Amino acid sequence: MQKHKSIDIIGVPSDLGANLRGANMGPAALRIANLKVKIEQQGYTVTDWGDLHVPIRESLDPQIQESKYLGPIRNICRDLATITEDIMDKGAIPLTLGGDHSIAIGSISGILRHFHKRQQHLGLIWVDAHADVNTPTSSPSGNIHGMPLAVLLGQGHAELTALSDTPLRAQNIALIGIRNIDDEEKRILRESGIKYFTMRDIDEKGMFAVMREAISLASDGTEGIHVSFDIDGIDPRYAPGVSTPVSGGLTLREAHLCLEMLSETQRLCSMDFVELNPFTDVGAQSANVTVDLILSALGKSIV
Ligand SMILES: [Mn+2]
Repeated sequence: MQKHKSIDIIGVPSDLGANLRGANMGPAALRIANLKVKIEQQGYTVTDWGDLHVPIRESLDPQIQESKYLGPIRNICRDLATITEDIMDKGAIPLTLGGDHSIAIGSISGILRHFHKRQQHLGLIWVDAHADVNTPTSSPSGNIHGMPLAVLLGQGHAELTALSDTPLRAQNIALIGIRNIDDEEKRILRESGIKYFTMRDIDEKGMFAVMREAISLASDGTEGIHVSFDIDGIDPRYAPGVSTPVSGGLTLREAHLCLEMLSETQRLCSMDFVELNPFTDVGAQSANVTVDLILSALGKSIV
């Protein structure tokens, strides 16, 4: 990370990928929690690009609701991909603030395009309670925030897979903290080639060993690592402000260790922090936790 000292923030205030509303307020909560100043205090130059335009749910016609907002989500992800690609091209680190997890289709597609132009590959660490590898046929709900990882592997809605010119390589992906997977999604995950570390794996091996393995496979033959961090990966005791809480998640220290170890690789090139839902938060607890986690990813150490 030391080679990049510029962080570019993009807010994506969209909850169109989820049933439960409120993740659209995530970027505002993180800014109010003083994110920019706290990153600057770590020695970075920070540019905030503001929020991407996201249509208001009530302004959209019922047909679009029935499509689970596929058209608007495609437009948001298309715009976001252009921005993250530009930020990578100029040598800064894009920090995308969600928004529900569907926006990772946009942020990561742009980063994939950046590396594809250079004939380089991207490693991915995806922290989440869910696997997010549903397809339109496997998903019980049809909500697009349960599909982004499948899209990035080239599966699902063609409007979304078209946003990147090359899919991610499954062998460079590690999924961490999963504990709630739909029935059909389990099969997709097992057959995907993705390395997944369930909460049980973390219980047995410990986060330190899990992250060593995850970093090793995300680094193998890649030029950089992206972390897509879903706040629901953390146990709701520590971060209640999410749209789809699942108990039995990462402790606060496990989450910090994960990001501290990623920072120490100096290979983190880009990141998303998604699914913070201020509407279900207790005070500003989860917003403050998210800011602290971002600082760990950017190299903040205890001593
Ligand atoms: Mn997710």
